[in-house]
Amino acid sequence: MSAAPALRPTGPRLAGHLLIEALIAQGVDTAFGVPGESYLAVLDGFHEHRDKIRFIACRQEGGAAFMAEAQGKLTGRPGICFVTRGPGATNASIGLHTAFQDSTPMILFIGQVASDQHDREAFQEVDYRQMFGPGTLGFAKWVGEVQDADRLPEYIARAFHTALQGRPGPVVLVLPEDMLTQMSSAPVLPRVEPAQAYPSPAALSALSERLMAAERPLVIAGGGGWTAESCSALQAFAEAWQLPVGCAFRFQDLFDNRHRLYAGDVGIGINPLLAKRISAADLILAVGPRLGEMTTGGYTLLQAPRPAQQLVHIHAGAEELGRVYTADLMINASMSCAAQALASMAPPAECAWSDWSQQAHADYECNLVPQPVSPLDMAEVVKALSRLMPDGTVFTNGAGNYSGWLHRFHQYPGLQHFGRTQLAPTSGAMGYGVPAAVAASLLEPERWVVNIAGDGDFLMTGQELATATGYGAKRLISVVVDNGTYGTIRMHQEREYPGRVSGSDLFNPDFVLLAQAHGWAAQRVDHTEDFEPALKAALLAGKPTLLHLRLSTDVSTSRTTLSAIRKSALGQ
Ligand SMILES: Cc1ncc(C[n+]2csc(CCOP(=O)(O)OP(=O)(O)O)c2C)c(N)n1
Repeated sequence: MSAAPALRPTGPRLAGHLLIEALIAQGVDTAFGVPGESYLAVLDGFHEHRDKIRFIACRQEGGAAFMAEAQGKLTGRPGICFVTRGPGATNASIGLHTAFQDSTPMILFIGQVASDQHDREAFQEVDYRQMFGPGTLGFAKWVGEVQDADRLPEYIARAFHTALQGRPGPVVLVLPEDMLTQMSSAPVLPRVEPAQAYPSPAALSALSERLMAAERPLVIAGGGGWTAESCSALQAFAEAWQLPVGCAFRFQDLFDNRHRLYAGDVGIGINPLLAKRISAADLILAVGPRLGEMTTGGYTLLQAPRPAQQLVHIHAGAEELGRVYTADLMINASMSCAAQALASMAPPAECAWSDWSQQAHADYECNLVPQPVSPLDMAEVVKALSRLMPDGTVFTNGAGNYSGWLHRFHQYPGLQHFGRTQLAPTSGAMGYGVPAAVAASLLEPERWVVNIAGDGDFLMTGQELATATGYGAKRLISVVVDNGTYGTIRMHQEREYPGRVSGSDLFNPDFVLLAQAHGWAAQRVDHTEDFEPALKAALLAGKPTLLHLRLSTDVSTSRTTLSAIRKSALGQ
């Protein structure tokens, strides 16, 4: 924890400058955004303090907000995004929604019309409290509007507290243009360290009793607020109690996938054996996930609102406990405190479920064996990436069936080793992977970053290739899996309306030329054996590289093809 700076009286300066000083006091050194005339005074603040903080100008607010979300995931502190009113804010909303569903701390600053124009539907005016909530479920934990420059430090401190405490998430701060040009002598406030909630001794002994009495327990780890220390503590707890650990959808990097107690990821395309195991478990210990639709198999693996299994739910947000599931035991605790407390619980001399735990990992290993498919085998592609990329490489993706190969075959190393290495949206937002990768690469230039994107997914935010080039990203690779279709939707169509393809075909540009036009290296890959040399060349390129993989449209997932789905839907 860094020492709080002394609060010195300060001479008057522009509120836009004060805002930047307040961010610097919170430890912010990078912000993402698209400029707008509504917050020129803030942009001037970035200029004033350019030796301490940088503003990454992105090509679309959706990309900027995704980058800030990725920053929140990577650093554990709120990612920072600045956008202009109406059009900027509406574009940015996808990043806010993603931060909300992922429980990622983030602050979105929106320039707003001047106070004397307020409520006239002035140019680009939107009411952000109506738009983003918190009553509008799914966007923001809190929306604040700063009317008085002297109170900017208070609002910014509150935004950090709100984003970080309880269930982490996004906050919106609205900045009327005339407020930003007021002069203020207000001192900035010290760096916010979030308050922590501890599990009570009574709750821990109740948990211990339930565990001791269990025969087939299983841990599901997930949610926001994890640190290297808490992930180490979780692993120590799992080892002491010999518990199998699954990771919630898109939180696969919380537990070392190579560990003998790792049971697999509990999300889309779940290993059928793991799904069976969850159903057969007699005690589910959910540490951190909010148990959303993707983690519960559409609320079936864990029947909502009252699962067949005993459920112990530990969550940092009191409001999450009992929101969907009536658990047998609910514990409100921050992940760091919860994990430390779990690690300190005295384990039994012998665990009755050792075989069950071993089998859970054996099932996971079985699932790593791919079924052979087409000339370009995505399982082999992912395995080559896992083998050849340096330790600690960050992998990003958006939404689409292509991500299934990454989730199934890549083994994430566990957060305590390299911090977060999976940047992927629980919200299933297409377009997330490219900006998240650009952000990761700019924030940690020494680390390698690999984005895997579908052809549909990639072009939603592909313009951020220019941001990567402009700001000097180097150790960055984007693998575009081009199957000429919005494949996930095509899969659903073949199942529900077999043979009636509608609205899911894609007409693609030449991705190699597109990347080269952005100053990237690029190569096309049509066969499995060509991937490894192309990847090795990318590692030596000295600049970002796009690898364009052409996959047969028929290859739908790591388990099946479109023609098989269609046949089965037609009863053939
Ligand atoms: C922003 C957004 N729009 C639409 C969707 C619905 N959707 C989910 S997956 C998908 C298709 C993805 O296509 P592609 O990136 O080509 O990957 P594939 O499924 O073919 O592997 C669509 C349209 C979404 N999740 N997000």
